[in-house]
Amino acid sequence: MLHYRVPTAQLVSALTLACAITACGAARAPEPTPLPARVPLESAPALTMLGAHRLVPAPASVTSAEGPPFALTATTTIVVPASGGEASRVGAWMATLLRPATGLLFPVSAADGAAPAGAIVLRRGGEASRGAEGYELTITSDSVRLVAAEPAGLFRGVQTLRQLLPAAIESEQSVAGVPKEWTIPAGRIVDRPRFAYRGAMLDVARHFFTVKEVYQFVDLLALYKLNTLHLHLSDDQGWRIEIDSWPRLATIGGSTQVGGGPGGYYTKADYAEIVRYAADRFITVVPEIDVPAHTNAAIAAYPELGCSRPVPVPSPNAPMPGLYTGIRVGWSALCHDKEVTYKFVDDVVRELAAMTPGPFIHMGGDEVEVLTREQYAAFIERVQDIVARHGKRMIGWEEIGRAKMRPGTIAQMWHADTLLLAARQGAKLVMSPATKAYLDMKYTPATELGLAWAAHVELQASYDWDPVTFFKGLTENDVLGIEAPLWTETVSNISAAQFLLMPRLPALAEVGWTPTSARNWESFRTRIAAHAPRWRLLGVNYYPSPQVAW
Ligand code: TNX
Repeated sequence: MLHYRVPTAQLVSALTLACAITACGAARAPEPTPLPARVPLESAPALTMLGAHRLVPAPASVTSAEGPPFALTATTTIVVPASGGEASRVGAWMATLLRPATGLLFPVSAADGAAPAGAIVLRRGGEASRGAEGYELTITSDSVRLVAAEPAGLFRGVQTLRQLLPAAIESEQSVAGVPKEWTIPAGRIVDRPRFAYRGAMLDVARHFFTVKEVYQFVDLLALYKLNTLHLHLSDDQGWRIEIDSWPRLATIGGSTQVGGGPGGYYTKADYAEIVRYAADRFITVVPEIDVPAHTNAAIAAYPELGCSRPVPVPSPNAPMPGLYTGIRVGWSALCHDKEVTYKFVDDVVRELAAMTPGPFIHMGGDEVEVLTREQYAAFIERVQDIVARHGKRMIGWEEIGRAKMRPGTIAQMWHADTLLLAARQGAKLVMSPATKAYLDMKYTPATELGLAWAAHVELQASYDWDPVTFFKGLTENDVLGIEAPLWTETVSNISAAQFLLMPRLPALAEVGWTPTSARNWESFRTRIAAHAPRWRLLGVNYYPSPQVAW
């Protein structure tokens, strides 16, 4: 039975305090949520028609074919292009995925030309218009052909194959004879994502998550074809990344978390491991350092970064004075008119850019209560210059629309229409409306984890919206994509995180991937029900929403 740890008494009191501000309702220590009994593997029905698939996100196009299915057998091989490279890495990844449940080690061979009978063939090619993540899949009884312009598309296609196999494919151990046949029905799938940016955010600042927990988070992104991992690395309660030029950020700023406790931080080696693990799944890491507000942990480590010491609500359980373990927001800020502030931002961005292969750095910019509008705008404009100088594209929360935006800067919508100020400047938008996409919102008043300041967000609410029509006046071209943020004021371990993610993360993944014409709530709620046996086999906790016949 999976369950989450009960938060500390300190956390409960911090939440109660915050609820006065955010109206999040009474915070009680959550009871472990009973999960449905484990479904015997034999009860998972084999898929007989491709058109009856339970794929999430739904592909752009699925066509069933007559004829027998493809079956994995002891003689199946995986064939990758002779040129090797990343495509062969995807082939090897698939062999590793299929091994435990089937008990079979499928050889991966590099060869061009006609494939041997019984092979799963990965090929580069197809229509370039499908983009880097598009793919086509042709399944006959003889072979499976997966074709994509880029290795990322092959990887996304492998996730489709994975979901087309019986749920038992997720089992950690082979169960002799169950299921009798690992089959995939014949037919063809042609697929590509609607939006280029499809992300999820993990707030590792309010509560620290270990590298292994971050891997578990990434695993879910990969299964649902998301391509961006946004890590919220700093906030009032903690600084979570080693910065050589300012070492106390991590050692002091990282020494606690919401509710007290030891906190933690990632060394540069840890961060490199996370980047590598994500890149192996064609997921880009976007690191966030939140400035100018949400900076108490940095100011506690280096008081010269503040104009005068902000006065946080006392945190009696903090390991030293100045550190903060509550959850009230907006009161801290870097001193906008001291040069040391910009030296600090420059050093941090330089080191972060050097360890981040992806094109983006997120600089926060949200919930600033202690600067005037002019001070805020001037600060954001300087920060954009710093990020550009270090060769990266800046993302900021929607409030940055109040500043003059550099070409290329991206605004992330979360709660209001300040993003329209950004859109009017020609900025691309990432859509994370709190009433739809915030994974830290409670499902209902009765679910205990999470906050409720924006809404209660049941599964259908997170599914039934459109990132473009959400605001009047936006066009498809304004929207770079969507992101599902998990803020962790109430979330202290990965099992609790999974409870809030599942099943909303797959719903949001479909919002980001599937063309509007192929999206439908009734279909989604049927398809997602078939995923619960997978989650149980993967050891993933979830909320058994009453909106789904699990
Ligand atoms: C708002 S979203 C915040 C976060 C909180 C979150 C809780 C945003 C940019 N700021 O600081 O953690 O609400 O739901």
